[in-house]
Amino acid sequence: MPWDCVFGTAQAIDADTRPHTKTAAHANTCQQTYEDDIVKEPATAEQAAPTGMTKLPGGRFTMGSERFYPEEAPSRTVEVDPFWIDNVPVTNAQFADFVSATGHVTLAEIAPDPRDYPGLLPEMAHAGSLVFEKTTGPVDTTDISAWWHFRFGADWRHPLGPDSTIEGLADHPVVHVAHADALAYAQWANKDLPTEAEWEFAARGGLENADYAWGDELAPGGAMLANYWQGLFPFANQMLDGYERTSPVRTYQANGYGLYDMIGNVWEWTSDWYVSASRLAGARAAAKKPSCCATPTRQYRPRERDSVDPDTPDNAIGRKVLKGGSHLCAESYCQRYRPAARHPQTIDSSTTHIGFRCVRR
Ligand SMILES: [Ca+2]
Repeated sequence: MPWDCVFGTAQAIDADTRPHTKTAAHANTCQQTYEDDIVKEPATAEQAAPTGMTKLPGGRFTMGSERFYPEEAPSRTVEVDPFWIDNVPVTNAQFADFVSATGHVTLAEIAPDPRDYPGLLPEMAHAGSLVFEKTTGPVDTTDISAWWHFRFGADWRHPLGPDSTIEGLADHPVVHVAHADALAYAQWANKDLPTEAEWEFAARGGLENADYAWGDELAPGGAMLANYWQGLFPFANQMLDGYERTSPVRTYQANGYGLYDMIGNVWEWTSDWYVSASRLAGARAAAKKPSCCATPTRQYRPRERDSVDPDTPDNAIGRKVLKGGSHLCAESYCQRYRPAARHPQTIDSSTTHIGFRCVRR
């Protein structure tokens, strides 16, 4: 549940890195050749040009970074097939069309079943979602409860609580969507959620191994190139980029692929289960061992049970990879406004700073 969220912390998360381990190119004989650093995404099919999407060429690129947080390392060569991706995150207007057409009810609008959450206090068993509220001054930044508050009645139509609305926010990214909500939208639109590798390939905009989606400087010449937090988090937002919370999509310049808001504004769900560096390293090592006359594992894809937070064994809820950072990423706290940045999030979480976009293969 959202109250278990460990989101937005600047702590060095013991995480990896490699959402899909290597492809092992193998011959028909017992001699096998491994391409240790090549990850191949699933084969895809050509599609007609969809509205509001851009066709990306696919190819090999350097995924991850060794210059920031440990969960992004090591840098490795990854290959993705060509795919289409939404030019912008899904907006409130688009999500409203989906809800109107399907009657979909988001997770944040449903009271949690105590049977699914052992230890849940009865007074907390109400529909709601996590809302960010800045503090009045400096706080212990290891305690996220100082700025994250579970608000009954907060949902995508009421982003700050039951008395709030999305009036005037039609072109802002939809928020308070759990992973299943994002996937339901994608399926309705005959699309899918991106893999972590696809998302990062898209965010880099064709720049090889750059720190940011636009180059190697966060704010070149003082230019604000994404919606993030300028100032001291979580109490002093200078809003040099003009926005304290979400911003209309396309407010900032597109990246090299013509995609908007890949960085900042809202974190975006991907389809990949999150795994720790140590676990993934073990899987890779096992996959490398040659096995005569046996077909090696061509691709290790993390499973849901692999993604469960080992520090919260009582909470067996899987975690997916979030990408892109949000309007809450701050140089003073959490520098995850970069293509390589990643964060684990339990799939039932919804907040004021998580949204999504879709792909088509
Ligand atoms: Ca901002």
